[in-house]
Amino acid sequence: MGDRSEPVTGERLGTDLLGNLPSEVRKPAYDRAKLRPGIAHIGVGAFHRCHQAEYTDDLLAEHFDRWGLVGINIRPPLLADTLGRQAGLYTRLIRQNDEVEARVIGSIVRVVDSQDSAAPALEVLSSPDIEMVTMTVTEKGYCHIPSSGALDLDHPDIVHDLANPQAPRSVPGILASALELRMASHGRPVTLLSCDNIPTNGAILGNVVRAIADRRGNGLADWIETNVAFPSAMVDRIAPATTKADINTVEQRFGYRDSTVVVGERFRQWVIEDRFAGRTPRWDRVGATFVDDVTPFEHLKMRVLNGAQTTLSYLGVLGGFEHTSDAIADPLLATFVRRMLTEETLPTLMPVPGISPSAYVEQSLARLTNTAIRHRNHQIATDGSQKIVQRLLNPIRARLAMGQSIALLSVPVAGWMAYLVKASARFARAWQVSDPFAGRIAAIADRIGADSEQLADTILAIDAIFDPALAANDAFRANVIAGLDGLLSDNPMAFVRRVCAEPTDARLKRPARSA
Ligand code: CS2
Repeated sequence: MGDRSEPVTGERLGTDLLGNLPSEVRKPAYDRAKLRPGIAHIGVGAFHRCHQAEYTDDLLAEHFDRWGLVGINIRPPLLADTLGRQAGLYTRLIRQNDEVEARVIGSIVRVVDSQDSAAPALEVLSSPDIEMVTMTVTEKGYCHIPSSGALDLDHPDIVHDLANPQAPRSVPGILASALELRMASHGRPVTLLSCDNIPTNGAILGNVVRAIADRRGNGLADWIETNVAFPSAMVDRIAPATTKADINTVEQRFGYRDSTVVVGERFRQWVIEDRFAGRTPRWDRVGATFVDDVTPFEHLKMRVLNGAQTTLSYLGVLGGFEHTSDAIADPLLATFVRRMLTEETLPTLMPVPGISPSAYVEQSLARLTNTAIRHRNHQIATDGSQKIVQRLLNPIRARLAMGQSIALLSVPVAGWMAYLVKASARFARAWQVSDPFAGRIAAIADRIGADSEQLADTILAIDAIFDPALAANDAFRANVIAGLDGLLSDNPMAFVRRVCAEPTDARLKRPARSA
């Protein structure tokens, strides 16, 4: 397989092109023809292609084994026409300001579209070849109640799946049915590994799958206890939705077409709880870390990196900034987010083995300044109701328990509310939003209008997001009201400036109303 220095113009990426790619594009360093499936992944989006599939590609190059990935989508987009047409091959670009580094990843051996019916997914997930099932199905894919972690038995897909175990629609329903098929056929153990940013993701996945299994009443729950593991994991790499410009970059720089390009930053991290069933891909040989307890890592990542992203997304949209890197380039927002993290978030963290929390804050903020990562604030703002518990409300609760101030962390909580309120008809639909609670909050805003106190009280009463003890806390309520006042005003950034001008005081106090 000789490298050609002249790029081949316009040809689509696929097995035939692998030997003819320009030399600066790194290729799979193993024989793909010998690769057999061992891992199934549900939710083949940009993040998976930039993260778990790359780690697996590294593992196959280092220590070739039967760990090919079968990529399954149970929601749009269809995979057959994109990755499928390219034999699972795709280009992963690392972009750091002006630098571009390209690599073709080969670990995905097969793709399966299971959007119309669960049958294709169930066939793969129940196969004896599959011993590891990973998933990135977004926070809301678990159908849990964010404030408690329990399965939402009123969720329409769960209601459907409990009545129709043969034709499940939800992730928990599909997994429970796949485990049932495994139990009834070969009985081989399997690990179900969540790679989503929900707290104690393994525990939540275990809860929702077991809650369905319990209701089947056929021994499935007992079989799961001995044969299935649900480790928790912390995953990290910023990999926004791919744009047309990214696809053009590959064609212009490297001379071939690839409709499934993904773009990520250089930084990556994967910390996995060392609790598996069946054989396990040794991702720890290629940079992942297996640990006894993921909790300190998970708190650090979700409260610092994700907390900063969420904060910059809401304040960024309200301030008129398009991307994370635009928002953090604004000195006021940069100051606000650094102060929030160092003064309020850091004291809530547990000691994290091998990591200095303050260095981690600086590293995280530096990652967000990367101008080549075009991460839209509206993308991060999506599904905020499923994100703010772990990113903002849990550190707020920890601080309240210690009697410490929450003046800064409350601002992005009000930011999330203001973002959804301003999407309502009453507020002239300032922008389009996507959040399971968007309709409910728009209805509240249409009814109440700009009265911050009433808005805050009505939204804080949504107990699927705000646990009642937190919603009833006077200081929290007062801060949210002040935040809504400021952020719904004509000059939201002036409010952020006022908050930043307040003297630092770690003690809990109620804000003065400006109105
Ligand atoms: C982002 C995450 O869209 C979002 O919610 O905050 O996807 C974030 O980029 C990743 O968690 C980084 O690892």
